[in-house]
Amino acid sequence: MRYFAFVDRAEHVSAIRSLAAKDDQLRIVWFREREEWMPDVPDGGGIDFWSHIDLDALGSFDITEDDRVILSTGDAGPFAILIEILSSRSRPPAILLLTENSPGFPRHQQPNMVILDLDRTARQVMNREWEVLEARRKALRLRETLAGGRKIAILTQNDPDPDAIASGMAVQALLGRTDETASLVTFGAVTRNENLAMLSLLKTAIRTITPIELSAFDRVVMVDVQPPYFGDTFSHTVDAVIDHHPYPHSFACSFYDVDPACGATSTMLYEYLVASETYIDEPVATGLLYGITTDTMNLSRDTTRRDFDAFTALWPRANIQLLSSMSRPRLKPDELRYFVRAIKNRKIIRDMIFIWLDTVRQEDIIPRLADFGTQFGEVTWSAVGGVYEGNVVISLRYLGGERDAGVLMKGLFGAIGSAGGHTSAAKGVIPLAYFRREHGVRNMTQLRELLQEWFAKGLAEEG
Ligand SMILES: [Mn+2]
Repeated sequence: MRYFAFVDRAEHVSAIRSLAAKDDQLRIVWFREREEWMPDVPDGGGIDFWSHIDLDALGSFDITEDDRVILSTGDAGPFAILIEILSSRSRPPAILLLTENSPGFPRHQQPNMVILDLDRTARQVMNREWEVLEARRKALRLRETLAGGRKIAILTQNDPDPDAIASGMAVQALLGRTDETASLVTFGAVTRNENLAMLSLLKTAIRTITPIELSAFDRVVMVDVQPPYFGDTFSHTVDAVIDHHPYPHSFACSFYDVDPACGATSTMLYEYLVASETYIDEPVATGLLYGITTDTMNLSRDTTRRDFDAFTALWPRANIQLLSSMSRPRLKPDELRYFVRAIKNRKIIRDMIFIWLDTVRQEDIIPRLADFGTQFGEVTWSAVGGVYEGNVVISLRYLGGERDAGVLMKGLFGAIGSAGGHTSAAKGVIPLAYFRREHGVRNMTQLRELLQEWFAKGLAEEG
């Protein structure tokens, strides 16, 4: 490869010099006085000293489309003629223009030229490094917070999902501990078949304990969940919380990192692991990748640049065969009846499909059917509700761009239960007793009709 560098300042000469590999030719045209320290140029190249654009000398270079041209200047004006001459050839070379913050350059834009704003590039790189340093500080502080614990509980929600399981595995990796001294625990149990498959394929386990048994651990870290999730009766000391769900921070803990800008807690923990130079083995990489793809519905929901970055970095380290085996939908025979019920009980309210399931025996069927509901016709909203353990549980999905599922849920149920979420997915949990007491609801039909009415009103209101 032949490189031609036209340079009117010294700043980037050594970077340009390093571009040329062993067999490359580099010709530098220097629009300045000869200086003491002129860079050495590999054989076959050289340095020319020009005081102006020398058309004859330029012609003798015989620059073609097989060559690369670099312009390094703080002011493109004097180089405009050079850009024009090189670009007007029938086979113009590729031109890379290095500059900083110069608004005058776009008018020199040519299809064969790219302008690289070095200030902006450096700023982006530096800002990424600040983020890495911030993640490293968090990772080290988390380690410190949990270090003294003989037995650590990594507590997840009551029906742990892949994001929670993977985050728990990542905490174990970060601490360099096994399941013995840092155990994944839940007050509930893993019920979804895919999640059970994940546990067995990744050879990890999650133990069911009672809130009282939590006292047997001398450190507690919550992943993908926060104390308010467990209700007012939960009063155990929590040392650390890592989560991406927006909750009011109304509890005490030494380490608190909640970042709703992440589509998955797995993304946050991936960042901790990388920033702290913790080795990410194949099961952890596979788990984190699965956590990200499930929480973001394959990077389509509430996904940010950081989720994409984590996904891209984890992909080559993960076992893709295990991943596809884990994500294959698995329907238990007795779950089929909920699907049948959903199809029978569906109702269209404006652009929403509303499905009422009556009493359900497993809570996770509600969000699963909310996802399922988005497949019906041209709906932009899918709301699925049912009664689970004395509460009305509602999952909402939104496919549009103007409104916000979290805002709608909060508006409808925020005052009477816990309700909220993201733009495209939200959840509400309201005590069944409230509907009995305040609205005289006697049976499931009345409850369903009341909720339909509320949703119809909520949808009619201006977003
Ligand atoms: Mn999550």
